[in-house]
Amino acid sequence: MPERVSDETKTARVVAASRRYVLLLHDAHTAEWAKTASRHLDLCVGDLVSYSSNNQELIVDSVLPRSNCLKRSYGRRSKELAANVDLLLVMTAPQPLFNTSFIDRILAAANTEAIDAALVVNKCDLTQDLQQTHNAISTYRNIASQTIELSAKTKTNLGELQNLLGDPQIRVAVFAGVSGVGKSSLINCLIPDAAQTVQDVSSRTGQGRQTTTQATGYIYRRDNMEDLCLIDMPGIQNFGLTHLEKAAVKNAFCDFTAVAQNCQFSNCMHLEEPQCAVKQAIESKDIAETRYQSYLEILDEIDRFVEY
Ligand SMILES: Nc1nc2c(ncn2[C@@H]2O[C@H](COP(=O)(O)OP(=O)(O)OP(=O)(O)O)[C@@H](O)[C@H]2O)c(=O)[nH]1
Ligand SMILES: [Mg+2]
Ligand SMILES: [Zn+2]
Repeated sequence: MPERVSDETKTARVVAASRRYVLLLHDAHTAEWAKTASRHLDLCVGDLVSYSSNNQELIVDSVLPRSNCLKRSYGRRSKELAANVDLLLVMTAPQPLFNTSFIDRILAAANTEAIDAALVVNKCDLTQDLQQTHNAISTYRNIASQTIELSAKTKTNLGELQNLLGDPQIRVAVFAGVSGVGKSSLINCLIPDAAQTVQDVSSRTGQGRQTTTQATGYIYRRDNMEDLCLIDMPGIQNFGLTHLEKAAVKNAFCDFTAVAQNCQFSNCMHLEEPQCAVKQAIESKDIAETRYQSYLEILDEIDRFVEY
């Protein structure tokens, strides 16, 4: 490795992170592993860091302030999934992969961090399951900022997603969803040589290939615009939200807050309170029952977590 100037500090985007090492992106084709200066420096994909170098390796000295951070919790711990997210693409697919609990949870997590989220339904070539899926999608038309139905396999409607990713304001977009919905396949459609880089990253960490095991960012080139970092997340089955306050969860269900001004009590949690406009909206099917089930499940988990 050539000798480097040691006192020069530069900034770069983190596109993969393990315990003490992060992969820093220099440009579309070169990324380099760097060591974090301290074990207390917690980094995740999407972070912008400043780094310097000694003769042997790159050293990450500090992390730049984040505009937001997508988090989930499991048990007593919470995990930072991605930072500085401009667009979250919540990916799903026809049944049995259309998991409303997952979708409701990650949309709530995005809402608490003011992250714009779109719903992407992949595998729309599997037409036999599509009618049921259409009904399920309609629930999210007013909740996600956009819903796109496409197929990574037949490339149907890929242009709609490309249009969305053509917004110059977007610098980091995250693909998240349960395992098998086709996140990696879709990123491969958008960036045909992404698979090669996937293998590079997995050989570095000694981890598998098919199922994504580590969040990884890829560069998506845009004409006359700055590059966009597309982050491929591992499939997440249990998206815990026990790090949130119950009131924050309530506010994160934006379809509830839209009607909640008509609840009798201004601090109504939409549980046992009388004259609750949210419960009335569920009865009249203006709000989907599955949304309320997800909400109750999350509150219940927080209660059990606090007692425990
Ligand atoms: N029919 C059909 N199959 C697809 C489509 N997109 C992906 N698949 C298949 O679905 C399977 C899972 O795709 P992946 O891209 O690995 O899914 P993933 O979401 O990245 O999964 P994890 O990394 O485990 O989270 C693969 O066998 C793909 O070939 C699609 O549009 N239509
Ligand atoms: Mg994958
Ligand atoms: Zn209420």
